[in-house]
Amino acid sequence: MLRKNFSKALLVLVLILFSSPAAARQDFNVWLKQMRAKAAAAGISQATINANLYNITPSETAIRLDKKQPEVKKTFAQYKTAVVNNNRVQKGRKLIRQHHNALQAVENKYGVPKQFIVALWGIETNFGGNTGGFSVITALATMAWEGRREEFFTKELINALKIIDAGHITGANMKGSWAGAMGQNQFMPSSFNAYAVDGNGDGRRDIWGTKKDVFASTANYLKKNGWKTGQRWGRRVTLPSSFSKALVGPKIKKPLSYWSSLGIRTQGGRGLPQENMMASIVAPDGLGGEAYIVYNNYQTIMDWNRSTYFATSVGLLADRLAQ
Ligand SMILES: [Ca+2]
Repeated sequence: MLRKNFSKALLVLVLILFSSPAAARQDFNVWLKQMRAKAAAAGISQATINANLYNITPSETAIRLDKKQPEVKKTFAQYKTAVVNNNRVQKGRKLIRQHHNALQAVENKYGVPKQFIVALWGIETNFGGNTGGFSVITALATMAWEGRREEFFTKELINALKIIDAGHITGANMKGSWAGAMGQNQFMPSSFNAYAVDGNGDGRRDIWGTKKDVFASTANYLKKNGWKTGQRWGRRVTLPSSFSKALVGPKIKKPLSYWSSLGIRTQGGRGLPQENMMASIVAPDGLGGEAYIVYNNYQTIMDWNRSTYFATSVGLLADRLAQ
């Protein structure tokens, strides 16, 4: 019996040792050396590797933020109040006036209305005011080494090094969030490489300090992800009391005429427009909360951030900015 308990205790101890992240974590400098080899194999120049993949200390703050679970999940109503507030609307309208020509040029070129570009800018970083002060290289190296999503963050780190290698930004100025989302529109490095554009024509894609580049990059992201010019994102609706929960969600797409036939009305009590469009019903707080009918462009906003809270708030803020 004693022996059995001892074996059990030993087993528990072994399990603790091998399941503890601290014990499982490889020495950072050993990991970094391997990362330098991976970067070289991916075609990153030796100069960029030398300048960026030495003398890094993993960020304990980034690890802490990555592990932090949200205490209580906000309701959509709470999120919306925080994100689409009067202060942000006033600031956004002022910025649209201030950067009207630049935004109009981007709108003309990409077919994305300026209020959506500015709404994303406002929600992501409070119009560039809160871009995150982390070194992107340190943040991504920490996340990749920490290991929870090693493959994803290793790819993002290689993408970040490619951006530095191409001369768009220096490693020292490449700032972003603890998870590596960069600049005024918080592109991950892979999104930067796929969608960032040089809006002011100086040869650099600078989403940190050049607003024309921020605007053009945001619009290009939306356009490349299926934005349809001239269509709205969606609108608030009233659902009939019999409405089935099974029909709620952005993945359930039906013709507008189908939703009309179920008795869905606009917030003002009118019928839905009679257009040949596919639409979904979202109710971020469930059927007891606000409901929205959403179209193709809402799905495009969800490609940016896969959250109905986020996409609905971007749409609502854009509508208010356009007023
Ligand atoms: Ca530029």
